Amino acid sequence: MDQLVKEALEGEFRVNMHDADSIRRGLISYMVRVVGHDPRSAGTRQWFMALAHMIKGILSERGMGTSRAQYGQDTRRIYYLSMEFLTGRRLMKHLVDFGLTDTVREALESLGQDLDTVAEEEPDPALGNGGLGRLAACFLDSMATHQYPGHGYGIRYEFGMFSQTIEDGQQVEHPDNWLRRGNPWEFVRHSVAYPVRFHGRIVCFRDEQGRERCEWVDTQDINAVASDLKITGYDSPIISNLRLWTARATNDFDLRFFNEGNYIEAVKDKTTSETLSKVLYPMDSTVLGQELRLKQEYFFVSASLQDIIARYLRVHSDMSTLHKKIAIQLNDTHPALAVPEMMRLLVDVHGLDWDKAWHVTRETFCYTNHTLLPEALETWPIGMLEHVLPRHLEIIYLINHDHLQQVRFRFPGEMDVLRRMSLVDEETQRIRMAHLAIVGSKRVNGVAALHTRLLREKVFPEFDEMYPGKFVNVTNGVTQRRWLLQCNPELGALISQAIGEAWKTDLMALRDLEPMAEDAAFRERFNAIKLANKERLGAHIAGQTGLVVDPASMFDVQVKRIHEYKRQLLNVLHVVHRYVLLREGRVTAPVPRTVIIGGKAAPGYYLAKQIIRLINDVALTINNDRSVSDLLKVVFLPNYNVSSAEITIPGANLSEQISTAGTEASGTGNMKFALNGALTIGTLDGANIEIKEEVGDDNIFIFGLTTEQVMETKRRGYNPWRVIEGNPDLKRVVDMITSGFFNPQQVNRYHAIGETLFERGDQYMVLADFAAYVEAQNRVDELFQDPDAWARKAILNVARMGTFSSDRSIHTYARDIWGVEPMDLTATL
Ligand code: 4GP
Repeated sequence: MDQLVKEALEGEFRVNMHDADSIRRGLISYMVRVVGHDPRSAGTRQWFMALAHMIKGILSERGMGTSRAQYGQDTRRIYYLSMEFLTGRRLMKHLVDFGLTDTVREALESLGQDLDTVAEEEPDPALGNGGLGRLAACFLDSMATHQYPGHGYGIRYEFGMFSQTIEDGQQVEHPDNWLRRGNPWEFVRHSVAYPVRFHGRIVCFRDEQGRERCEWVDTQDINAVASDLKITGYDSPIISNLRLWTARATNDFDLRFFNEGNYIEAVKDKTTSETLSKVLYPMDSTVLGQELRLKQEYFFVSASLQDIIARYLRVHSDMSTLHKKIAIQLNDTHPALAVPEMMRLLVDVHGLDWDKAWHVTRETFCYTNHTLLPEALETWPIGMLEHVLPRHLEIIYLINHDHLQQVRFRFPGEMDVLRRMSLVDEETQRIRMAHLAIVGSKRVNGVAALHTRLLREKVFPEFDEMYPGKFVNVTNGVTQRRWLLQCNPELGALISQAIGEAWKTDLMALRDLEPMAEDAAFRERFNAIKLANKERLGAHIAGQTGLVVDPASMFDVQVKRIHEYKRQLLNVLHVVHRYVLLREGRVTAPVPRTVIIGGKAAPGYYLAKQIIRLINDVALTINNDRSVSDLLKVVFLPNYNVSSAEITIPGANLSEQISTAGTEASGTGNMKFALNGALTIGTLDGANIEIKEEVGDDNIFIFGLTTEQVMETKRRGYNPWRVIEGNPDLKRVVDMITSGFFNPQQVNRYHAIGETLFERGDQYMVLADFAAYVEAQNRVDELFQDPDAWARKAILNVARMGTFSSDRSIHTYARDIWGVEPMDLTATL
């Protein structure tokens, strides 16, 4: 090592990334010059930092090239505004994208380090709750890979999604201090900072031309400071940017207090303003309505729009043509304040007249809806908006005034329609953010065919009627780079060997894999890879929970946020039912199963937390019952996140996608599992329907009520008591849970679960779908006993996942929503 260090430090600083020896020298030199550590005593953490900084150098170089080329070509840019980005760890992603994994592995080996161990040093940036945030990350990847000029904007939360432990069977939340040891990937841009204003009052006056102008004065300002993360695409010459904002107290703000000599107050206020980017709200598909959240939303929207406009003004001067050069996608309604903020900037700051500004705004924004749950449609109290953003409330009223004129014209005399379509809910005195986003956008999209249909027919029917063609569907997708190539490299290699590499950027190429389902040697290799992935998952489970599971058993997996509509409870009912049958010897040819459930519950969501506790109680009983121990195991996998998904998904045989029909907007886990060769057991909900159409009825286990049947059953008066009376097995299972069989020390622990199933009418039809679910699970068992038949279907699932790539989603957005073409920068860079 002494010699190596000497040589490396004497050598040239520039690293040839395709030469392991040069990388090794580079690593040593980064270790000394950037990390500031002696390579002779460096540990894995330091090697991670050295490697990350080395890669960061390439990111920066290439990023500058992309930026120059984009300005040069003056292409229309796409800005993706999202409160959440669940990017996953960066290191392996960049290595895969640059094709450097093997050389870097070799270089590290020569330094006595193992790449996988080094990569484990990176914290998983959990800047999102679930589906919506992960989708945003897949989209950035696809845009970069296919050379679309796309950039993301979000918040640099100091504390991301909480980390979850299970103590005494219950979820315990811990702060996720992911920046504790620094973040080597970010470029902090202290000079890119914008003031974001709050509170204050409005002063209106007539300008020299006699036009009414309004000014927002006496505001309390907070600075938004940019940090950039570079987004690489697979084998792509371009690097995109994800700009995350941090809240910093403005000087003025501090000074006022400081002058009064009240140092503590000054510091306190500084801290208060900086709480804006402190923590991600841990809620998924539910809205809290707290002022801090409203401020977070406005904070990142305002900073992002100021930045977007500043960038535009570097090369243009006419604000009335802004929409020709930019498209802004609103990831759900969280950034919907961008609509009145854009109006404020155009009218109050840049002096456009209202109609022109409105035209620009509506041509710029597009809005994606991600959920059908009524409780998740965001609304804000008028009083709160008036207090926090008085100018925006006025602008919303003006927008509403024009909007209601048009509604009256389109639906004359229909007062009910007028009331329903208004941006203001008069009854609750709240502003409906989805309505604001719809009115202020050029296109609105749902995220799966069924979801878009339900949006058009059930949630916003009058809007759909009034704006024909505004509502479009773009079914979600996932990036095959992270969700196959990176997380399941062995399967990726097997596929490439069989059909070539095209699938990495064109997933439809997987179709060529279909004939391999009939190839016995291929099936054998496919099965061996699955087994190895199950062993890896088994080791992960043992590490996390201490439980030893058998990789030969069927791995039956449900990982996602814990929510009543996703029906983890239905899964548990089936597990208990299976347990009863096994104990009573009522199964003739039992198939050993390991049921794995993971996911976080919103900290304030009592029932979801009860469901976690129930899973753990049931697991404890079953896993300790020797009479079933070879046949049934139940695992609650704590702290489910992107990194653990990367281990869990490749190791699954069965993918549980069992939401009540008409509740899951799309799902994306369903796509990842099938892509990694799991078979799906699922309802006709969200994208499951399209998955079924692609893989064929014989290659998926569909069960349960359809959306229409759910509605019809409810319309006719659904009675959960009647279901249970007609099904003694189900009654037994529910009785065991509600009477304390799994928790004799506190027999009424699951009282609330009983209540939701009966007194509250089983809103999510858990009992109604139970029998059909059990029947489908029996079909699963039967097939699993024929490994060859199972493998054939699993291979066909992989082969038919082509359409579920986020590349396809992005091409559709580009064509149907943004009207942009990929750039070809290959020659330029
Ligand atoms: C999720 C939906 O629940 C899920 O069905 C969908 O696949 C995903 O968005 C991406 O479109 N919604 C959220 C949320 O994550 O916070 O509303």
